[in-house]
Amino acid sequence: MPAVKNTPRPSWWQRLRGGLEKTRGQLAAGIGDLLLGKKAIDAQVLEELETALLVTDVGVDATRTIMQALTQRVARKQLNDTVALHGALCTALEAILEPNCRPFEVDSARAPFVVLVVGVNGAGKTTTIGKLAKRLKSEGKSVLLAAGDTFRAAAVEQLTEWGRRNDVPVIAQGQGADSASVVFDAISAAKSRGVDVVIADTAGRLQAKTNLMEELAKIKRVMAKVDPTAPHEVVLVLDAGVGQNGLSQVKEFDAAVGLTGLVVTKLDGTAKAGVLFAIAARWALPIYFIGIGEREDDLRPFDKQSFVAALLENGA
Ligand SMILES: Nc1nc2c(ncn2[C@@H]2O[C@H](COP(=O)(O)OP(=O)(O)OP(=O)(O)O)[C@@H](O)[C@H]2O)c(=O)[nH]1
Ligand SMILES: [Mg+2]
Repeated sequence: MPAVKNTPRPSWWQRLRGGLEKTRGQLAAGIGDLLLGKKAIDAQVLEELETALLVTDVGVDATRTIMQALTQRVARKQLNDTVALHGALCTALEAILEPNCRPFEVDSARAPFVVLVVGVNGAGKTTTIGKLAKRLKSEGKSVLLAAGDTFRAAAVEQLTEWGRRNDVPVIAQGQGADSASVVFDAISAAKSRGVDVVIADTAGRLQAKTNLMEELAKIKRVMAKVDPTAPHEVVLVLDAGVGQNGLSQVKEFDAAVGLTGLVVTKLDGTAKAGVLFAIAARWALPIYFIGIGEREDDLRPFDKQSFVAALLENGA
């Protein structure tokens, strides 16, 4: 796990563990005995493990991959004790997440570096943008926010408040304004002011409403008018609590705007954190950050080792 400025690892580790408590509890209910070494490793134990994975939304594909890896090793008598099984389970889970572990990096050759943030209603887009702006500022980058969610007046206020709190400028027009035009203004302003990063908020919308998807595609086209290489990132913010439904969100948004990365929020409020594995089994999209609470420092870079350890570790 990367060292985080001003936050000693134990405190972040405790928060990660705390955030994943519901999912860990659900997993432990299914495989606790197995991991505590109270059972021999046989077909029934493996079946219980399979059920536990499915219950936490790991999904059919990822569960099959994990079970195949473990079953092979049991057959080869490589997993004679529960310590070995625990280790093998960690390895199998981390292997699934491997293609999704790329850090969020601002390319300083792009000025400004443009990030388009999309996602359904209430997924955590605006909050994530606020937290990300703070993080980038603390890394010494200048940031400008674009209030592309013009659907609700409160949305502009919410983003403006985040901007005020972190001393980050926000480009906004009134409620009902054309989102693409707000974003156009914001990138133009960032260009003339020499700002490093523009993050564009968008309205929460249901992927079934195709006209709204068209609007996102329009925002993307307009970005390219100011800078043909923009947007440099198209990030889907996903609420982990939707479980397997998250898969259809990734699919729909990717089809509409071509995703380059994900942020998975609200892992603290759900027992379905396993959905990350289901997504990883289907898409190699980087999971840049995870949200494990509402506090400003509850948005953290995704790290497969600490994530898996926090899901499976028994002790405090
Ligand atoms: N517990 C928890 N709450 C979160 C997390 N991320 C966001 N939230 C909360 O989720 C709620 C919705 O967040 P918003 O950022 O407004 O969501 P949005 O996607 O911008 O929503 P719309 O603008 O309506 O589309 C807020 O109350 C946030 O504080 C998280 O990781 N954990
Ligand atoms: Mg919002």
